[in-house]
Amino acid sequence: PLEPAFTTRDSGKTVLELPDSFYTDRYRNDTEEVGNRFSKDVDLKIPIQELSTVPNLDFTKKVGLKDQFSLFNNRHRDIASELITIFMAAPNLRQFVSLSVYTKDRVNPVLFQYAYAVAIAHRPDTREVPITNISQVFPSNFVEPSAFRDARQEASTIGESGGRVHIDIPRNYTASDREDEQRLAYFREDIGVNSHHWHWHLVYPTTGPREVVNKDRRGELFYYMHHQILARYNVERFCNNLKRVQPLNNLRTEIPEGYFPKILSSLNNRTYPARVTNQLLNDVNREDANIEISDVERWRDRVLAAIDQGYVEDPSGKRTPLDIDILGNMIEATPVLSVNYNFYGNLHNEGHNIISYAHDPDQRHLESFGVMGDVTTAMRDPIFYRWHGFIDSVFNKFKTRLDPYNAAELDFDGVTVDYVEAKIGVGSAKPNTLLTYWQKSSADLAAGLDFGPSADGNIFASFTHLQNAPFTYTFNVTNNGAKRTGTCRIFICPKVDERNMPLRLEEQRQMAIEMDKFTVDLVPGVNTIRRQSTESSVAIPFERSFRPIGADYQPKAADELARFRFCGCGWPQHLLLPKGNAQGMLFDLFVMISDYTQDAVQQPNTANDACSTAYSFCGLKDKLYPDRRTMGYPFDRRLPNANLTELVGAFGNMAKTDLRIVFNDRVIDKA
Ligand code: CUO
Repeated sequence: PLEPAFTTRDSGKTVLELPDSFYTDRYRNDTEEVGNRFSKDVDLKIPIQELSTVPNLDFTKKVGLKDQFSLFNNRHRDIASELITIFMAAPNLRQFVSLSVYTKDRVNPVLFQYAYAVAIAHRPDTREVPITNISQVFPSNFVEPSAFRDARQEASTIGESGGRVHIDIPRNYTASDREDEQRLAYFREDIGVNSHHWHWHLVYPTTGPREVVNKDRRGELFYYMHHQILARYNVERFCNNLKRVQPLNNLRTEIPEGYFPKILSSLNNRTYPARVTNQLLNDVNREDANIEISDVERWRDRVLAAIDQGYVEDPSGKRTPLDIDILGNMIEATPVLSVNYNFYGNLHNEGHNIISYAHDPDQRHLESFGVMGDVTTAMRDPIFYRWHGFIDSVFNKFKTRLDPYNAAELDFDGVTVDYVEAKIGVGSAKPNTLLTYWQKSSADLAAGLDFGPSADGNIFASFTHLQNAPFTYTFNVTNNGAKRTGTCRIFICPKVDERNMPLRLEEQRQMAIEMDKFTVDLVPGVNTIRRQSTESSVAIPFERSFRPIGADYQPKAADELARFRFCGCGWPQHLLLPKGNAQGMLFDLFVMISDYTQDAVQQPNTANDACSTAYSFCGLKDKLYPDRRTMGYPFDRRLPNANLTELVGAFGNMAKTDLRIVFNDRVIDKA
């Protein structure tokens, strides 16, 4: 949105009024330099229309330009809601552009970026507009800031981006190995993980006009997406010899896990506050937030009572049977969709807030919230997984009260899975042995680092992340009936915990990791299904997480461009597999073919999907969730058998095989 404002001024067309008291004000007297700086090499100039109604933005003033902005904060959430409503109401694209230009420098930058991106993602006339990945807009929220000093130096001395060396983002910078939790830092601090989380909350906002918030099965997806993160994190812990997450179900005991994030706020250059080891939580009583621990406890008890009773009550006392979608919306909570926001409260969000203010609950030190207060950064902190472990345990309580799946709900008569295999590459690799390793990659941070007039071009930063060798699934399926369609559901379940002790089916199902889900056409007789790991319905490719169009990346085909365009919602492909361990960590690779007639969803529109590749976690844009079964099926409910071997023995449409994931502690340099 910056460029149109300045190309307009440059081109002499309609000039918008600029803010009275912000840096852009100084550009008034400096038009030529500004013009040089922002319109150099600009091919396309977009005239900005005069705004038909100039909005009064006073309501945004409560979040100052340099304040940290948090979606978990009620006041910030309401301000964002109002701004989104204004953006959504712009009568046409030109007015929306003008409005964005007018607003951008008048409101808090993170607030702007969020509301603007929500509007882009939801306005029918911006379907085709790409949203720049958040890690590129606000890189300091994602990477260790000492790298920026080098980046600045590089940008100011080496004019051409081609001649610039890559800036190295260090590994393992948040703690030493004295801290056991540090073994999971590669997961928690992964740029793709945190960018996925931001994008997910962007696609499923808690706030704004009803048509933006009210999406098909959003409450259920809040549960399921975060449940899958927890399953993955627990398994990742086993791989690193750590026991599973202890849910944070008591807010009045010390929190042993400290966290020192060492990243900078993009807005005021201060580091995000830390939380010391054994911090006690406190009631929060600040200018910008008020929460009592007892509020959160009361909401927790009401939600649990609703689960025990099996129904919820709306403000008029009307009762509705509880389901997972209602539960998700009331726990998160979204005031727009919660069945009774005043009564069931704001359990999950306020938990984030209490934790995020633990270091300065009464604001005496004038500190802002810690990383838990912000969806761009929350997943970095070990406490995120303990808090969400608690939230997940509440959902599990609800799920456990449902009857176990019965045979009719699991079977697909006449369909048998006879052979299951996952193999690296196409050659003679050993079947069912998969490989992980470290990889050094690079991302362009230029969009978020403004170094002055000479700093055009790219600034590449290299970072090291977990990676897996791509592999292919092969399944043989016999169909003893006429031609029909099935849904192929692939999971991996950990077999052992961190002590190498076998897990019960009930534990395995709660830690089952969804790997992929897709539709298959079955001809009569034997069918061979092949599927690449890179096609997964939970993950998005590295390019989508990190590489902006136009830098060194030009999508080749039209459909590639279309896939690229949706937000970066989706689990990073490089973390599709858990790390495993050097000896080879043992898993069950589980496959089920379910009856598509029970799974199919009648979509209200048949437009091409802007972003369909991570639909398991993110749904489909402007469409219904593309699977009628409850999310996580068949592992979301108790199962009728004693163990996984008996389950697949009882149902021909399921099969499993032992899978080993071997971790090779080497760094492959692709930067
Ligand atoms: Cu995604 Cu708690 O919901 O961070």
